[in-house]
Amino acid sequence: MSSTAEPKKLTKKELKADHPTWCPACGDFAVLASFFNVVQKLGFDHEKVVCVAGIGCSSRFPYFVNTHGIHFIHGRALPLATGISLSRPDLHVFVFGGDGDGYSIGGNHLTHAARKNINLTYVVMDNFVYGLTKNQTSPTSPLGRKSKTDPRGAIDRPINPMAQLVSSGATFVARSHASQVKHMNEMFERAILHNGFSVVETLSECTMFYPGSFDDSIPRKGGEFNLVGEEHDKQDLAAAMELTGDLTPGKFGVYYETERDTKNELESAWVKDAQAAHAGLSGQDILRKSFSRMR
Ligand SMILES: Cc1ncc(C[n+]2csc(CCOP(=O)(O)OP(=O)(O)O)c2C)c(N)n1
Ligand code: SF4
Ligand SMILES: [Mg+2]
Repeated sequence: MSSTAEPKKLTKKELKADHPTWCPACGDFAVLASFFNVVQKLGFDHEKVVCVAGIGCSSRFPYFVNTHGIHFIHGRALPLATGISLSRPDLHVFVFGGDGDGYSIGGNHLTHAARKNINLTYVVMDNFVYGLTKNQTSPTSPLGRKSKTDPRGAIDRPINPMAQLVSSGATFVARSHASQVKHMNEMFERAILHNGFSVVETLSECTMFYPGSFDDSIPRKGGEFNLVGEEHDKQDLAAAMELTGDLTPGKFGVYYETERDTKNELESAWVKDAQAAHAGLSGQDILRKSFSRMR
């Protein structure tokens, strides 16, 4: 193909890769289906989509999509995705992972990617458990839940992921549910179209180790799926924090959405300035000058 040819738009068939190896009825299947729906709808160019993940059942996501993809180190997907986003601003960068990957070992990276407002979309498939390693307590496991690491029930207070995400500096924070594909489609689409660090905390049931975990938010199981009210001011940080106060089952929708310069924009302006200051010099000369300044 000549380099000037128009890139081909994606179809769902082209986006699918290996058959997912998740357990039957695992919530992550629905997240994958929603991702296919939205990326196809937005008509991205195939070679412009990249999916990064750490380790966990949910983090196997890149294997199941036919895009650029990296199955990376547990908890380290965000720093890698940050580098990709900053160096290739033309790409649509997605990060997928679980509650353990994102809120436990990767918790620090999440804070920093959010405060820097890196332009990417992060989907946390929160099942309140470590699934891949077969049932250990995660940072979102409720108090008293028995697991391999807490045979007498969890004794450590769980984190409030929505409160952490809103306060971390993320500029788009939404909450969705794997049993509500239409809602997920809408949240993912809005997150992807947002310029900056967008994150969708998505409740995704681990049917193997924590069945019934989200019944309180599934109407056909007697729960309530309550949407964030129309009156909620998404740009109001205090109002967003107030929404995070009770997540049992809590509200679903966009908690917080604001505009702030991304690191991508700030860094690129800085690089342009620096290049202008060295106009006419070769890369080697610039390096030499910088090193001699440090002597
Ligand atoms: C550095 C490191 N520590 C621990 C592990 C073991 N480990 C693999 S996945 C995982 C937790 C997975 O839980 P989560 O991120 O919630 O994903 P899930 O399987 O529930 O989707 C752990 C502790 C590892 N692979 N690497
Ligand atoms: S162990 Fe749980 S999270 Fe992992 S694939 Fe099975 S149902 Fe899904
Ligand atoms: Mg998990």
